[in-house]
Amino acid sequence: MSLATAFKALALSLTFSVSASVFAHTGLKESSPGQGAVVTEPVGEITLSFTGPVRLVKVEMISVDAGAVDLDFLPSIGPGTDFEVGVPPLQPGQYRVDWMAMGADGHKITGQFEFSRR
Ligand SMILES: [Cu+2]
Repeated sequence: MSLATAFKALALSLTFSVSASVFAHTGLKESSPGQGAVVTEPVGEITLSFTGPVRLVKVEMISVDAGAVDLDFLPSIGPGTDFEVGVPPLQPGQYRVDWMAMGADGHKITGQFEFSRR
């Protein structure tokens, strides 16, 4: 194999492994409240649904006006796709949720969403 051929083969395999890991990546399918939601009913819990099994390792919520909100959250022990996190009664205002999960492929994934409570 010539050096040029070997280099092409290497470039091809790198391209393939990068795109394969992107497509295999687990992500957030939906949340409740959803991104940008305006909620007029009490929010008893946050739910997170993922496209594949993950361990949910961190969920934090902040009130834009009042800072951190104490959540009833414990990191998941086994993998799952749907999670519920209890929240205390919320004052009207803008809220942001930051989450971190570990996918079955060992990749750490993070995300956030915002909603407002009227
Ligand atoms: Cu991944």
